[in-house]
Parts: sequence; structure tokens; C-alpha cells
Amino acid sequence: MKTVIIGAGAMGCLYAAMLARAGKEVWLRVRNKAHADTIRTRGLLIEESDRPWHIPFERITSEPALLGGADIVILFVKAYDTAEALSSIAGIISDKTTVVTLQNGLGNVEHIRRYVPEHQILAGTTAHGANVVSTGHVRHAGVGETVFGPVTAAGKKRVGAVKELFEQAGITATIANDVNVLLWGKLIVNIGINPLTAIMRIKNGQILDYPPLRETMHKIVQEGAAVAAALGVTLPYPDPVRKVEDVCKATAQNISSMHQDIRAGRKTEIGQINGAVVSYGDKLEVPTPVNSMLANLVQTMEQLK
Ligand code: KPL
Repeated sequence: MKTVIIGAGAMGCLYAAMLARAGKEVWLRVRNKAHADTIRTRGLLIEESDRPWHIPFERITSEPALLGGADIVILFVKAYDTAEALSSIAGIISDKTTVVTLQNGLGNVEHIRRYVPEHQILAGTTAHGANVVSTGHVRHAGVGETVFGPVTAAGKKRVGAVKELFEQAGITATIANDVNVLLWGKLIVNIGINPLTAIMRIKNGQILDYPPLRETMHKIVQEGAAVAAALGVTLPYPDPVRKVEDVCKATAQNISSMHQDIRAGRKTEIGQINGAVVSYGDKLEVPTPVNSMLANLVQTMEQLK
């Protein structure tokens, strides 16, 4: 069973290291040749609360042609790079390949569908907290579940092999029946936490420490929940505001992925997170003024010199 992980950010490196540690054949595909060379030379270093661990990692390349075929492809690139990533690795996908997206944001499945038949696609979320310290060096800030499921009923028979692969590597995995509900459930968490932590440059838990910020988070989440309801999506929890507060507490020490992007001067996933809520809101005539304002602010921050 050969697994190819696309993207060597925090999550890509973490999952690659865990699978390699379990003796699995796992490859990493990165865009940047210098990053590939660094990881091939130094291996992957994972810092955990008790102690760091290291694993040599030579199966990494920036050249898709060197990857050969793949049984499982796991996508961990930023959501705005999904289409490019898929077009670059189209050659390694056959009718046997299962493509798994565990990325943030909306729109990933729609991009993957253009290259891969629906019954070969699994989609889901990861609740692991991880930050990049330097190339191939990751701080594993929090252990969480990986939840995923098939995009269509015909994909059901593919979930078992992926769940087994994860579990053999110590990655706790749960199967979800309704992927749309799952993705919207995670989206609502991301719209409430990511832009506020990126703009204020704070850790996730600090949103709850400042009443005006906490109130703003409530408004963002209520708008998102109204859009989900208008779309006919029943969120996987009864009280969205409470859910986001719980995630703020559970990941209190995390630097959210959007905050990490802003810190590193990278483009963020704001378009696929709060921007996606605004787009659906516009189509469904559900007002989303707070999400829209935050999307504008984060987009401006990406451009600030
Ligand atoms: O998914 C996350 C992210 O940072 O993108 C959360 C859940 C907010 C954890 O940091």
C-alpha cells in the first residue's frame, strides 16, 4: 500500500512522519525543491509535549513524475492550491487510487472532482494541532480525531483501508456518513477562530478572554450557521457558538493556521473559509456583513507591505 501526501506543511509532515514511523510506504510531494532536499537530508522532527522524535525521510520529491503510482493520495495543500496540486499529480492517479482531502475550507472536493471520479474521493477533517517550526520540523500542539467519509455512496468500500492505515499509524480515525455536514461543521469553527486570531495575532484560547472579541466571534458564527441552515445543512452539533467556544478552549494554546500564514507572510485560506460563507450567503440572500468585513481585512493584511 503506497501513500503519497501532497504538501509538506505542518499537517503533511505530521501525517507523513507518523505513517513512516509505523513502517508504511509513504511519499511526500512538495513544490519547492530546496524543501525536498532539506527534508531528505535532515528527516522529519516532531516535537510533542513529552519529547521530540525524529524519523529519517528520503521518499520526498518536487517532481511528480518520480512518484510513480499511488494507492492513497492525501491532500494537505492550502485550499487555494488544490486545483494546481491535482493537475500536477494527475499522472499518479489510476482507478485504484483513493484521494483523501483533510484540508480546511470549502471547494476542495469540487476541484478534485475535475480530475478524479467521485467514488474515489474521501473527504474529512483533522483536529490535530500542528505548527511548522522550520522546514520538516513540526510542533504537534494537540492530538485530535481524523474524521472522514465517502463523497458518494459508491465510495463507501474505500473507507476501510484508509481508516486501517491511519489507525496502524496511531492516527485515531472515525467514519462520517455525511461529508457535507462534516465539512460545514469544521467550516463554522474555522470562520469563528481563524480570522480573529490572524488579525489580533493571538492564540485560539485568547478569543474568549476579551468580551468584544468574543461577541464578534459569536456574530461570525451565527451568520455562518444561518447560511448553513439556508443551504439545508444540519450542523453536527446543536449550539454552534458553544461548539466554537469549546474548540477555543480545547485548542487554547494553538496558533491557528491562518495566524501562522499571516505571521509567515503567506496567502491565507480566507477565500475558502469566511469568503465561502459570504459567497453562499449572497446566493441564498442570507446577510453576512461580519464575515464579509473580516474577509476584507484579512485579504488586506495579505497585501500589506
Ligand atoms: O483548524 C484549525 C486551524 O487552525 O485551521 C483550528 C480548529 C482553528 C485549530 O487551530
